[in-house]
This record gives sequence, structure tokens and C-alpha cells, in this order.
Amino acid sequence: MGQKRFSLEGGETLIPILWEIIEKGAELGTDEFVLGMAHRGRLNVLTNILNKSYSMVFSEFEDFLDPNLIELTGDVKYHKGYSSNVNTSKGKQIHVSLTANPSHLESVNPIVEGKVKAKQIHRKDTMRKLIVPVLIHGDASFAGQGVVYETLQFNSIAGYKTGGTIHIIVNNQIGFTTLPNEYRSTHYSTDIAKCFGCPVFHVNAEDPEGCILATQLAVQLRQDLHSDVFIDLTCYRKYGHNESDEPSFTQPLEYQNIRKKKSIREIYRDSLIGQGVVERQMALDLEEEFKKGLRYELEELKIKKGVVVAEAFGGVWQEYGKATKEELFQPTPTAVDAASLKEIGQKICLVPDGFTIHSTLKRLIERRKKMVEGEIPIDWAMGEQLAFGSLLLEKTHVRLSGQDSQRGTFTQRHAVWVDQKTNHRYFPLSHLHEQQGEFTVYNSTLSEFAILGFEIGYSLAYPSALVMWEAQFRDFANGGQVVFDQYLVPSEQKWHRFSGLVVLLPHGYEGQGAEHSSARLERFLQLSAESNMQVVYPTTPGQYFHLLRRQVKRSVRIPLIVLTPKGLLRHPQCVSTLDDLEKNTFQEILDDPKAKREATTLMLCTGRIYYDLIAERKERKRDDIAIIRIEQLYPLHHEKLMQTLKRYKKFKRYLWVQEEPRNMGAFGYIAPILEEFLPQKPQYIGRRKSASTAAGSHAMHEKEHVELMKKAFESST
Ligand SMILES: Cc1ncc(C[n+]2csc(CCOP(=O)(O)OP(=O)(O)O)c2C)c(N)n1
Repeated sequence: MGQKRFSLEGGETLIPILWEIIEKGAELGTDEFVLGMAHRGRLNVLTNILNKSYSMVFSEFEDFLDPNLIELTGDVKYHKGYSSNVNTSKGKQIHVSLTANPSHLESVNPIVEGKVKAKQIHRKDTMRKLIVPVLIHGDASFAGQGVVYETLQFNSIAGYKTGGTIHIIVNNQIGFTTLPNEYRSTHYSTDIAKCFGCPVFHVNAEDPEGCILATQLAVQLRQDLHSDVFIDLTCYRKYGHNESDEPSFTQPLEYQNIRKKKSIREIYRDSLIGQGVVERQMALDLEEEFKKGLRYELEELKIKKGVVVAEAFGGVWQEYGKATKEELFQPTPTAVDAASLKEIGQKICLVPDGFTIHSTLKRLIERRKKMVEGEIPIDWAMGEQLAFGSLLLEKTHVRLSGQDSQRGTFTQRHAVWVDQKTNHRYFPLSHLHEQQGEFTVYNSTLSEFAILGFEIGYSLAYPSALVMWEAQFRDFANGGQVVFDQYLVPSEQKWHRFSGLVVLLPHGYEGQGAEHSSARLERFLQLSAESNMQVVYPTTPGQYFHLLRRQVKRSVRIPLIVLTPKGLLRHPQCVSTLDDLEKNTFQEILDDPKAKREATTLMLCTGRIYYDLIAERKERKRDDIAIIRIEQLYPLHHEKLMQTLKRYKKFKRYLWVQEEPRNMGAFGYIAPILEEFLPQKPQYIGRRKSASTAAGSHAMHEKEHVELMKKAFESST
């Protein structure tokens, strides 16, 4: 009593519609459905479609706490995911999963699409008929949330299409207390479907058989045309927004009518009785039997007090597990022998016969050849190519998606070559070996929310792959903030699901203004806890190479946030040798390779600013200073950091130097940690507190930079 269940009364026909989707889909070749839906009717779907037992649902209502699960923060019952195998009336087994989702309405849509895409690739479902996404929406959220449009846009785009999604709008003609004329300008809630030329069936929930016929057509169209299809289920909401919410404050007349109505079950039951299909007593007996069953399950549960939690490491996740913090610091063998690196280098620098390559690209390819021959050092982009190439040769599936990621926003990656005469597109990393892993790199739609969500979904369903999302430019990543906060960051703690997604975020203060400087490092650090993710700001191509490989080589999957460079892509000192890739592994802390052990000042920093600091130190001939880089900020390898600092026995002071304003960057995170381990507080060197991430004017940026360097070096004399 008194609990929220977001009941479906008024829209119960959703359940037979879903059953029909499974039945008809099975008939037309589908054996797996991935469902995404919000609160309304979710418990009904879990029990009636996915066969989640009533005792399991009741146990969640009773809120019994299993001491073994105490570490999991979890989420409320009407957000939880579940999966099971169900049998159709013709005896075909169908796998159905309902994706976990937060309160954020419609945010689950791209996650579902990404999961389906990964499953289709994994199972080689090239016709996209085996695995089908089904999304269930509310009428207000469908009309209002931008991510709906962003996700619909995937429909026919190669890297993202899933062969058509079946949408059901549970159109109860209200959103909480808001009426249709307040929440939309369009005639129908579904009108956005018209942009994509998709079929829409407007059906009446009080006519279940009509709804079933429309569903059959919709499924047939999805399978034949690979179009998204929409079932707009016109219905009403029997109670308030939830069962304890009083609707007549704001909708008195509507609710006077609704209270007079017979339920859909009663209407349909009476129609069947009227047609002589079923006898009244039999129908009443069936109802009573069902209620008895519910009471029995509730009593049983009170005796057992059990909670069953879905298994995280089943199916494609069998080889993976959870790691302790200590295990996360175990060095992972990620080195690749010189012969393999050369082989990869030669293959990715081979221009196919008859292919007209752009003259600048030709020069770049010549340089890349020299890099694997050891004639010139390896730059950032080549470090990345070699990381991808080596994983592909080891049969790992590598997927990268982001705006303009094929060429690379900063003209650095060149993962695609375009024939200058024919426009033919060639992906060198796809031509390494007949037996290699699948390499896919996509220029994404101009979306952050949906694309990031899609790639998370992909990573959840394809743990062996290296799955990467790249933000185009620094601040734009915050367009995907809901996905970071609600899905990626608490994935393990909230959902008991693991994601090895790599997020590449260009970051660095190079005078390009507020939206082109900061990836908001501080936010990721603030969100880090319980080893939920890795936040890394690597400074060399070699480190980046090992980091990407480590992500796949380990048997744990934790999101990896990488701050990536722009200016450093072509910085003469931001290079590595073949030896670095052949021998080393990723280092969480990088000691100063040039400093004397007698150094009296230690400068601690992370990322790009290191190169400014070493240049300034050279200029000022300050060999009393050592510059130590924290490459992995979270989880922080305290022990290694302390060991590194202890090597400088004579140090008198230490500084934290960053290019971000004081209220941003890593300072707020790192200062309390350093204070705990070291006798003094770190001296802060960086920009002063600021509301905006960076100065708009380049001249102002330069001025700030000069002052920053001055402060760093003059306060340490
Ligand atoms: C992104 C987001 N904004 C606001 C809310 C708060 N909220 C919860 S339910 C609801 C109304 C949803 O209406 P509708 O989509 O028609 O679904 P219904 O509850 O009627 O089934 C709102 C605004 C939310 N959950 N998510």
C-alpha cells in the first residue's frame, strides 16, 4: 500500500501488443528483442512479458536488503533491467531483455540502439532481422525530449542503423499534470516520425483486437522495409501520475469521466462473453485464481525474504570479472614486438594500386613509414594507429565513432583515405590481415547525447571490443552529460553492468576560447569513486598506445576517460620511440627523465602543460626543479607517486601547476590527497578562479600563460 508502481491501467493493451510483436517477429525470423521503456507499465512488462516472478517484484517492494549486495547502490524497482527467454505459442524460444534506465525519460533510446547494433555485429546479423529494438515511450516525453530526434536520425546511417525500431507510444494524453496543448505544438505526439517518412498506426487501446492487427502490420513493415514503425496507443491514465498522486486538482473533468469507465479488461471480457467465446463464471474464476496466485507469492516471499539479482557476468561477459583497486594497478603486458609494429606500419602505409592519394597525405604516409622503420620518432596519431592495428591483428574488434573521427578533427588521424579521382574511400586499418578483427570508424551524426549513449550501449553488449567515442572539441562532451551522469559513471554501482567504453576528449589551453579548451576534467574527477572509472591525461604517444591496449587486455571493463591533445599532435617533443612500444607498459606516474636527484622544487602536473614547463625550465636554466607527471589521475596510484617523490630527498617545496582556472582542472581533486600524504600543502600555480573555462581572446590567453609560467618559476627560487 502507498507505494509507487506507475501502473498501466487505462493502457493495458500495451501487454498484448508486446506479445504480438514477439509472436509476429518470431514468425518473421527474429529471436531476440531488446526493449527500452520508462516507468509507466514497466512492472507489468517485467512480469507479463519477461516472466519476472511476482515474488521477485514483491521482494523489491518489501525492500529486503541482502548483506552481500550492500556495496551496490542500486536503483528503484521501476528502473531495473532484466532479461529472460520466453516461448512463443509455436514453441520458438525468444530472448527478451529490458534495458535498465534512469528517471531521465527517453535517455535509454540510444543505449538500446547501441546494444542492438553490437549484438547484430557480434552475431553477424547482416540482414538485421534476428535482433530487433523495441522502444516504449510516454506521449509527453516523446514529443518533448530532443534525444528522441537524435536517436531517430540513426535509422539509415551505416554505423548506427539497426534495421528499424518498433516504437509504441503509451499515449495517455497527459504528462504528469501537463496537457497535450501545453506539451506539444504538433497535432499528434508522433508527428516527428513524419520527418523520417515512417508509418504510424494510431490505435485505440479499448479495441485490443484492432491494436493487434495494427501490430502485425507494423512488425511486417519493419522486417520488410527496415523502417522505424510507430504504434500510437491512444489511451488514458486511470490514476494520478502515480497511485498516490491526486489527478483531479488539475484535470477534474477528465477524471470524472475516467472514474466512470469500465477497465479495458472488463470491456474485452464482456465482449468475449457476449460473443459466447468464454463463459462469465469461467472468466471470474480465472481472475480469482490469478489473484490467489499473487497472494501466495507474497506469503512465500515473506517466509523466504530472498532477493535475486540479475547476473552481471553471464553470456558474452563470462570471461570478465570485477577487480580490486590493487589489481587495477597490476601492470598489464601491452608491449608489441618490433616485427609486428613494422608489419602493421607497412600495411597501413600501402597505397592500393591505381588509388590517387592526396599529395599531402602521401607525404604523411611517407613519414609514417619512416616512423615504423625507427628513422623518425612516433607521433600521437601513429601511436594510435599502431595501438588499433596491433589489437586488430590480435582479432579484437575496434570501433571508433565521433564527429569527423575518420579523418580526425585536427587532420591527424587519416583513418580514411579518399581517392582524389573517384571519391572511393579506403580504410587502411581494414587491410592488415585476412583474419584480423573488424575495424570500424564512423563520422557520427552531430549529436553528443545520442551518440555517447549509443556507444555505451554497444560497449555493454560487446565487451571484447575496443569501443571509443570521441568528442569533437572539448566542451561539447557536456551535450552528453545525462549519459555520463546516469549511465556511464554509476554503471557498476547502480546497474551492476560493466562498460569498457573509451571516451576521447580533446583538452588543452591553446587560446581557442571557452568552448575549445576544456573537457571539464574537474567533473570527471568529482564523479570518480569506488574505482568506477579511469581518468587519464597521457602525455606521450607511447603512453596512449599502452593505455588503449590495456583497456582490452585486462579482464575488467571500466570506462576510460582520456584527455587527448590538439597542439601536442604536432609537438616535436611529444613523441615516442619504437622501443617505448616494444618494451614498456602504461605508467600511472611519469618521473622526470632529466631532473637531478638533488632538485629542491618539485612541480607536479598532468597533461599538456608539462611541455610548457620543460621548455620554460630549459630557457631559465633551472636544474633545481623536477617536473613529475600524474598521467592517471583516477584511480591514483598513491604508492607509486610517493615512491617517485621520495627519490628527491632534498626537495623543500612542491607546486601543483595547471593551465585551467583554480576552480577547474585537477587541483580541487588532487590537493586534499597530496596534503594527506605530504607534510606541506601544494602551492597552487594556475589561472585564477573563473566562471568561464577560458579567455575568449588569444592575446589574453597568451598574457595569462606568461604570468602562469612566471609565477611557477619565480615562486620557486
Ligand atoms: C528528462 C526528464 N525530465 C523530467 C522528468 C520528470 N517526469 C517524470 S514523469 C513526467 C511526465 C511524463 O509524461 P509522459 O511521457 O506522457 O509519460 P506518462 O507518465 O504519462 O506515462 C515527468 C515530466 C523526467 N523523469 N525526465
